[in-house]
Amino acid sequence: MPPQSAPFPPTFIPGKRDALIVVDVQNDFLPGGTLPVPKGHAIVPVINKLARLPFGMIVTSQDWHPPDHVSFNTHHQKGSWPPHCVAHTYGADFPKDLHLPEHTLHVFKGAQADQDSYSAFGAKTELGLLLDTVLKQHGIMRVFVCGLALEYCVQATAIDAHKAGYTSVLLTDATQGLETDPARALTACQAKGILLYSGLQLHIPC
Ligand code: VGL
Ligand code: ZN
Repeated sequence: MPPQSAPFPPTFIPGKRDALIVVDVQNDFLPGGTLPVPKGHAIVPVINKLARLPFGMIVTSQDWHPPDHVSFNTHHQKGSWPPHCVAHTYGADFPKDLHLPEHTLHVFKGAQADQDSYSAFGAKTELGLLLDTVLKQHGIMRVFVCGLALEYCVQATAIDAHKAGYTSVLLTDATQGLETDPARALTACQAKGILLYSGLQLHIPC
């Protein structure tokens, strides 16, 4: 059968006004960590491939909590989560098989004991610049969001990107959730104006 008879998949090629935002791919959110996403490790090779594409910018966010953070269930205000991603510990670090380019920009969130942010738009660079500021400085118009965990930090980041005026695309093959079925979170994202992009595995150029 000639190849033209089948719909040929469009190749996924980002440009200089596109940013990849890799949300919270940290040891504590992976199997073996304190707040594991069951299939979290499955997205690491996909993100490694994405990170080789010509995005205008690649950004990681990291949960970066003090040991007495308000979101921890050990805190006297009884937060929702077991202690996780304590700044400068192994749990807050990237897994060693995540390979990102040298020029990746790193932003950090939840670094103050009394404040939490699920969204990477609440995160700041080491110099204290908010993510939105840095994206604007680089002329970014569209963001592709991936990472952990789908129902929390990924969803919140994608929604905030849309609210901030970016075209917000969720890469469904490069995110994993705490729930076994991602349908609810994906539907909630679409209802907020986020675009879903699936089929990356087939469409990323080698
Ligand atoms: C997250 C719960 C608490 C996340 C962060 O990255 O999705 N979830 N802190
Ligand atoms: Zn957290």
